[in-house]
Amino acid sequence: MNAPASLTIYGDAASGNCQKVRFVADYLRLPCTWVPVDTVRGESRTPAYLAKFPQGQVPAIEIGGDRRLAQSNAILRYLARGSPLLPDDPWAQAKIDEWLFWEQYSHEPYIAVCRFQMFYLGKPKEAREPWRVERGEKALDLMQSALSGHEFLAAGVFTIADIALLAYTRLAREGGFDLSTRPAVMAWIARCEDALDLAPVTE
Ligand SMILES: N[C@@H](CCC(=O)N[C@@H](CS)C(=O)NCC(=O)O)C(=O)O
Repeated sequence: MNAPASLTIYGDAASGNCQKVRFVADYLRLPCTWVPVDTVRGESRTPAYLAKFPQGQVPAIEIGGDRRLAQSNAILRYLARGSPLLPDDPWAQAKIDEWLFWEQYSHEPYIAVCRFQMFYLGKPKEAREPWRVERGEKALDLMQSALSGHEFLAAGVFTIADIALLAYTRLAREGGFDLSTRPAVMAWIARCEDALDLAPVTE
């Protein structure tokens, strides 16, 4: 594994997308500087931030002062290259990528956005859009099925697929989702938290 020279992570500590990046950097013991960006106060949309990261979002990283990268799962892939979190085998990588793309299209827009509405905006559970809740429930059901009889999501080992999905799944209760009916997901969360040395999320 090659540790990047002078890694800076721009992030919001409460954001699951940013936590993913933090989890990988900590797990791999990559020296880094964390720059807090308060997205609710518009700090990711200032001219200075947009000049660096035109997508105007966190997480984003800067390496050596001139290489910049946004999109959480692209960052995970870059930081984890050459480490056990991203095995070299092409098929293993393809199966990991399958989960990374699924996370962004079929999980995060439902689980994370419901959490945003409740946790960041303080809305009640009933204010969540029913279609979004339905898709979030389906995503959690799919994970329950995929993890039944399997310790981890891809390649039979702990990888960035687990870290990418862990971030918002372990916070799903904050978006009004019930994990207690999904024992395989709960056991997997505990395994991943153990691997990452994270304290369990309390209600
Ligand atoms: N697909 C992006 C999503 C990033 C994203 O939605 N970031 C949110 C915080 S979780 C953000 O920066 N929101 C502020 C904004 O869009 O202005 C990723 O995976 O990094």
